Amino acid sequence: MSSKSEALAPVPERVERDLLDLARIRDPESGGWTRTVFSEPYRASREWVRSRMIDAGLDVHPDGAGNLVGVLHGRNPAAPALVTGSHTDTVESGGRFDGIVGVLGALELVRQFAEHDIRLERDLLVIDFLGEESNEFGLSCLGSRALAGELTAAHLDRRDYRGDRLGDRYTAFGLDPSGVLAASGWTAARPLHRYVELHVEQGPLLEERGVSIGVVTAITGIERMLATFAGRPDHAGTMPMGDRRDALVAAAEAVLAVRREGCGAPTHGVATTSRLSSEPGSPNVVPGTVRMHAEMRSVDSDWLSSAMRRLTEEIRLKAAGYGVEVEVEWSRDNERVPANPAVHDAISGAADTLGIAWEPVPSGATHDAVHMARLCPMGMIFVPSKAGRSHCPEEWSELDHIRTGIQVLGATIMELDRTHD
Ligand code: HGY
Ligand code: MN
Ligand code: MN
Repeated sequence: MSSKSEALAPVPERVERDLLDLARIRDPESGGWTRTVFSEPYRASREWVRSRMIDAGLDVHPDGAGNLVGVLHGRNPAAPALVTGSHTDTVESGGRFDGIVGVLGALELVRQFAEHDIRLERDLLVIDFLGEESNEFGLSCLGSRALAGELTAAHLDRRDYRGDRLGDRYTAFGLDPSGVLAASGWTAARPLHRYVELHVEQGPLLEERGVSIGVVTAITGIERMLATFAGRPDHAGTMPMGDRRDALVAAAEAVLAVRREGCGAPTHGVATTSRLSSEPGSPNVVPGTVRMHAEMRSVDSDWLSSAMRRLTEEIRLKAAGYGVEVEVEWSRDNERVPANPAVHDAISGAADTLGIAWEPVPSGATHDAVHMARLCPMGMIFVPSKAGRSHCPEEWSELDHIRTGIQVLGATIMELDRTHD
């Protein structure tokens, strides 16, 4: 570890100013902080991010997939590039730190390199990825997925519950869908060396263990479920209870089955039902059709696939008991992805050298790092989330922890700059 990396002294006040400035750009109609992908607040926020990238001295260009790519030129432009970054979109009524810490922390790091006259051998790419959050199309990490060549024409044909087509949302946002699908081309022409992402943990482990740095061991797999219950609409006042085929009662059994499965995981595993839509929805009609959206996650791929099978079987059996038919469809958001051991060790080694306590932690959240791992060895650095809360207005991380995260990110980047395949 070079002495220069120990000289890095991120300025919390600058990071705090950026966090507060970006937090001002949000949907005024929603609670918390809302900048969902393709929305007007999101469009405005990316203009702000782009200008802050330029202010930090980066050479900025949007790629075909809507990612903002800032380049800090190194001494050897021919060398495979280092990459860091994250996302600045939010969930509906989300918080101010998820993803944002990784983008703004990288900008502070770039300013630190300039102020300490540190010139890397390799280019450092700082990327604000488009649309990391899972959206109504059931697809997270739009920008990094496209960059990794994993976004397909079939994905662009997906429709949300309003019937809008994903490809048309890109077009309305000013992005050419054919350019989105071709975006992976630039990474083919520009080999990447290592990817390291700084992110808030979004869970309680680091705070419980009293450490300020988490080194991610693996990122969870995510499977999404759409169950469509077909019962029979009837007059709610006249059809005897025993003769009903109530789709919503069958769905209620399924919601509890999702929770039971999630609570049964031997290591990390979770399951959540997020939406029920019941038709016709009139107070005097027995529900005939219900659509139920749920997801399951685990860093244990074997458990995840067996839990999906068990859950599908249980939902069908319970529905049959009410005379209700059900179609259960699963779609993969992403599979479990381990962090690269050498990058994991570069991060933990940087923390050790800086005298910072760290813990290995699994990530129950997905990240752009899942897709960047397709392009080069990947690692992630976590900083604590207060009370483990995230995806809500209460989301909070202490500036001091963010500063420590930037220090570890900087020391890791400098270490990886010197490594060769
Ligand atoms: O859904 C997730 O895990 C991430 O926050 N997009
Ligand atoms: Mn995130
Ligand atoms: Mn998120």
